[in-house]
Amino acid sequence: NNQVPRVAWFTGFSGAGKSTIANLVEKRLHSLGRRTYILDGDNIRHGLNKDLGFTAGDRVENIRRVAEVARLMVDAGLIVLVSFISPFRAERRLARERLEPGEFVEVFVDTPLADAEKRDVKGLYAKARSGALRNFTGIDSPYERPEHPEIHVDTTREAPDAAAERIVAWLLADAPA
Ligand code: GGZ
Repeated sequence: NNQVPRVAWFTGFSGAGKSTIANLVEKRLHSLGRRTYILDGDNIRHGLNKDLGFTAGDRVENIRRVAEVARLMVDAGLIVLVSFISPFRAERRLARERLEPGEFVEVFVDTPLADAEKRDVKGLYAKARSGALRNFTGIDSPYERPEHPEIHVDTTREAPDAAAERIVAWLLADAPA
């Protein structure tokens, strides 16, 4: 079972649907016998990165460490699904540069801010609007849209399972020569 180790790097607003799609990708890959790992705020920000908050500097350090861990996991032969807002172009480029060409698949989960805010599953947008939560991405902290993502998911037009299917196809394609 010779899987090609790779990273799918999901970027987008809080509540954009990154985790939903990443979980569908993982389910599908598992059904095909592939070994995967999801890196996200739940398993990184409470452990390895629990010293970091949401200032620009802390976000850059958050993503730097995540990129290093993702690279180690690729060395270990895994397909790694990385799900963080990762709002800055420069840090996403650094993550890409830690890997070989073709190993890094940038997935832009492009949900309009208004849609993410309307869902507001955790009530964080409301807190950010009221000023109770500072430096919230899209409200008072910037998000730099990817310019050339390998996969662009317009969530106003594509369902999560269709997006997941496209990502799986990318991850299972042959490695470049
Ligand atoms: C953005 C925040 C913030 C602020 C807490 N800004 O929907 P969630 O809850 O689960 O996803 C968000 C998560 C973002 O963490 P990341 O590690 O992905 O961010 S970054 O890549 O920019 O380092 C949200 C919650 O943490 N959260 N405060 N101020 N999101």
